Amino acid sequence: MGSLGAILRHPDDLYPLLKLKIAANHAAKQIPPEPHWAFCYTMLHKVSRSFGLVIQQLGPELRNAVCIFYLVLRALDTVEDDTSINFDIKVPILEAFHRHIYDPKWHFSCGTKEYKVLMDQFHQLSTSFLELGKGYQEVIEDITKRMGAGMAKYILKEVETVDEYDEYCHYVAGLVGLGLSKLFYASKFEDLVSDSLSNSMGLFLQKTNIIRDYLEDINEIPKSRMFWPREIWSKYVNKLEDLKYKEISDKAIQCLNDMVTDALLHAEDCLKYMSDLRDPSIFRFCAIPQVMAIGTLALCYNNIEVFRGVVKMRRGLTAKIIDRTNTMADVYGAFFDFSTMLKFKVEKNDPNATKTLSRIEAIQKCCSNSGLLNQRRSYILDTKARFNSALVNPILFHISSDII
Ligand code: IN0
Repeated sequence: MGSLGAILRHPDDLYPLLKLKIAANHAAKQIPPEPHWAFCYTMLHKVSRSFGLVIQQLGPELRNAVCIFYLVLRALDTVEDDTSINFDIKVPILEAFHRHIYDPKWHFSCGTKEYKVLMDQFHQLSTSFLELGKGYQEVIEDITKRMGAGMAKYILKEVETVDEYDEYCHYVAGLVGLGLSKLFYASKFEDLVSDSLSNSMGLFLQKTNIIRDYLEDINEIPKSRMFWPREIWSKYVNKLEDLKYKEISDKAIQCLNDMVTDALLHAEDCLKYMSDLRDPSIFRFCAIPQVMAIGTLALCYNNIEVFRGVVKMRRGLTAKIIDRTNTMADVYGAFFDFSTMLKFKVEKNDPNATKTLSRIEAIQKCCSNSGLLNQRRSYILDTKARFNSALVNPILFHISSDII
């Protein structure tokens, strides 16, 4: 649960935190009896504490398919990320991963901690995969094949242009969106959404992760790859590492804001994607990570801490988002609130200020045009009052990092 200090500063976090804790205890009791499924659900909750709970609330058939999809992708990611594996061993594994999932005898030891357990016990994952309906299996196979090939392509390649950045994010996250849309369709709970909107859902999440994780990635030993595109950072520094040095913090901030502005481009597509969903549990599953992403972008924008330490939403706010993201009105409200927070953080002398503000305005317009912006409780103010820029004292935004 959240730290005592954080709860004392934000007492209204306590109730959603307790609710989340109760949900986690309940989920722990719902682990299926079959050993291979028990392994998969236990692993799911180990690798993803809160998101695992959101997967668990999907209907039984879709829940199993998404759980396996999620773990297969985590396993693929573990191979991609393990810097101790030689290139000539790694590439064939990535390219053949979609076949390995059909083979309960296959396994490859790599990764650390819970990911090592996942890889060592891979047969439990393939045994469960083989019990899914054919329709689900084919979607997971197809996406795993395309993602493995994409990862192999980028294993030795630097991300130079923004187009390459979009392509890399398509392979590792956009394809997840395409796959999920097809799984939802296979479950018969949703119509098939376009590839382009599905792709944007993944890009918005992945770009937010890449921005937030700058310091963790740059400091990794042995050196890991970086995904900030040269086309963006080279406008501000000679080397990507330079962003973390104190002397050039104004350039670092401008570069960070440029990256956030790039990510904001996908927000409207995400809103469209979510507004087309019909099933309440699929809706929550999709919407919670998206609200977390726009909140994280609002927190990272103009924030030098991205280059100094870990910038993450406090646990209480995560719990609140999980508790209060149930309808499209909640999503529009959250996107509107976090965009308002972003707007207040934009400084006139930022080289991309006009572009950033116009993207924020487009998001806000999309939210107000829905006609659903009313009565909901704000995550930020936690009152019934709307988080309206005309009503809110700008001083609030100077302490916004503490609020979040
Ligand atoms: C995800 C996505 C995800 C969920 C719902 C709809 C999506 C549509 C398109 C693309 C991705 C979608 O969500 C998870 C969220 C997650 O794992 N959160 C972590 C927090 C964190 O920081 O890691 C948690 O522990 O709660 C996500 O980030 N990805 C993901 C992976 C597989 C699936 Cl099936 C769904 C990863 C990524 C790279 C962004 C696609």
